[in-house]
Amino acid sequence: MAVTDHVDFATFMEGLKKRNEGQPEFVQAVQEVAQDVFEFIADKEAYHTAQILRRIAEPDRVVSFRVCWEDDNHNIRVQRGWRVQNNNAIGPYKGGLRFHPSVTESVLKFLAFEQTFKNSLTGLPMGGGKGGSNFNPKGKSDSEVMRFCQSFMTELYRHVGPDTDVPAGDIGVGGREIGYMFGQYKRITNRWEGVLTGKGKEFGGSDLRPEATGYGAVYFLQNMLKHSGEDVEGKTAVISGSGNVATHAAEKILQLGGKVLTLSDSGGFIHDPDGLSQEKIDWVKEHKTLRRGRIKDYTKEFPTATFHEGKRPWSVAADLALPCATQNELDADDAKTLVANGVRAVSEGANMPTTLEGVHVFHEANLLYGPGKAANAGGVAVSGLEMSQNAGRISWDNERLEVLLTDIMGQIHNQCVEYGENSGKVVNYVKGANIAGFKKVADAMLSYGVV
Ligand code: NDP
Ligand code: 2IT
Repeated sequence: MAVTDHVDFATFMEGLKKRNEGQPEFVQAVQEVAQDVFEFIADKEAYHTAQILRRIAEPDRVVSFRVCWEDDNHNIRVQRGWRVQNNNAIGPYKGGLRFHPSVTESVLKFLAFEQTFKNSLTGLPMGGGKGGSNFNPKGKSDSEVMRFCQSFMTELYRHVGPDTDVPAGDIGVGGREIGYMFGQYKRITNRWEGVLTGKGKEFGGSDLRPEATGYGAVYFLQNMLKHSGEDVEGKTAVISGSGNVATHAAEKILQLGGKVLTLSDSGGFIHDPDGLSQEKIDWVKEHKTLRRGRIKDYTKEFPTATFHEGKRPWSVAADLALPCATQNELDADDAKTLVANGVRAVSEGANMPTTLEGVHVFHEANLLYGPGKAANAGGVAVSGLEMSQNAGRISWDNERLEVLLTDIMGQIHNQCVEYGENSGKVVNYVKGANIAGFKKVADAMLSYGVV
C-alpha cells in the first residue's frame, strides 16, 4: 500500500500562498491556525491522509454577485456582494455579513475560515460562513440602506436557508439591516423562517443577542483572569471601536467593577480618565447607531475626555485591552507599548485584530491573550440559540440566556486550557482554541469520507 506524503508546515503555507495570491488576510488567518494544527497532527496519520487542513482551508464555495441599487438622486449604483461558505461539517454555514468599503474576497475568506473554528468551539451545531459587500453605509439615508439590503437579499436568498446557511450581522450590519433583509427574504420566498439571526425581538430575534459578543468577550477575560487568580474588579481597560461589540464590552467591564478609559472609531479615539459610566455608554450607543455620529463628539458632551485624531487607543496605560473594531488594528509596536505599560490581559472582541507579529509579542511577554475565535464567540453562540428558539417556535427569557452564554464562554475557556497547556507559562489560548476548534470539525470530516 502506498504511504501518503506528509506535507510539512512550510510546504503547506507555500502552496496556500500560491493558490491565494493577493489575499493576505486569508493567508494570515490560515497561517495562525496551521502552525498549531501541524504540531497537533504530527503523530496523527488519519488527519494527514485525509488532507483535513488542506480541505478546511479551501472554502466549500465562494459565491460572488452584483448588487445594483438606486440612490436618492436616482443614480444607479453597483456594488459587489459575496457569501463565502467555508465548511458545513458540523452544521449549517453560519456567520455574519459585513458592509464596509474595505470588504474584499480575502477579508471574507479569512472571516469564514475563523468562523469555522469559532463555531466549533461554541459546542453548537454550526458550520462556518461569512458574507458581505463593499457597500459603505456611512452617509446613506434609511431608504438607500433599505434598497441596498433588498437588492442584496434578492441575490443572496437562493444560497441561504435555516438548514443551509444562516447569516447575521457584523461591521455595518445591525438590527436595521437585518430587518430589511429578513423582510425581503420573506417577501421573495413567502416563508417565515429562521434564515437570519440578530433579528428584532418582535420577529423571532433572541434576547441577549445584541449584547452577547461584547459581554462574552468580557466573560472570557474574566475566565482567563480567574484561572490566574485575578479578577476584573478594580482594573482599568482600554477598548477600541464604538459599535455593537465595543459598547457592550464596556458595559460589562463596568458592571464587573472595572473602569473603561477609551473607545474609538475610524476617526480616532477618546480618552476619558474618569471612566465611562452607563450614562456615557448609553450616549455612545445612541450617537453611533441612531444618529450615526462620530466618536469625537463625545468630548463635547463629556468635556473631561480628550479626542486623539487618527490614533488608536493602545498608548493609554491600562490593565486590560479589548480590541473591538477590526482586523489588524493592533500591530507589534502597539503590543510592545501595551506590554511596556503593564497590560495584564487582552481579550479580542474583534476578529483577528492583532497582527501575527503582535501576537508574538504578547506570547513572549507571557500575558493572558484570548484570541477572537475564542473570546468573541459569545455572539455567534447566542445566534445559535436564536436558531434553536426559531426552530422550536419558542423564546427564552434573558435570565436563561445569560446562564447559557456564561456557561458556553466557560466551556470555551476550559477547552483552551485543555489544549493550550504551556509548560511553566500561562495557557497558550491561541493554540488551545485552534486545536480544540479544529478537532471537532476534523473528526466530523473523517466520518464523512472524501466529500
Ligand atoms: P459595528 O459596525 O457595530 O462597529 C464597528 C466599529 O469598528 C466602529 O466603531 C467602526 O468605526 C470601527 N471600525 C470599523 N472598521 C474600521 C477600520 N477599518 N478602522 C478603524 N475603525 C474601524 O461592528 P461590530 O461592533 O459588530 O464589529 C466589530 C468587530 O467585532 C469586527 O471585527 C467584527 O467582525 C467583530 N465581531 C462582531 C460580532 C457581532 O456579533 N457583531 C461577533 C463577533 C465578532 P466607524 O464608525 O468609524 O466605522
Ligand atoms: O464574527 C462573528 O462571529 C459574527 N459576526 C457573528 C456571527 C453570527 O452568526 O452571529
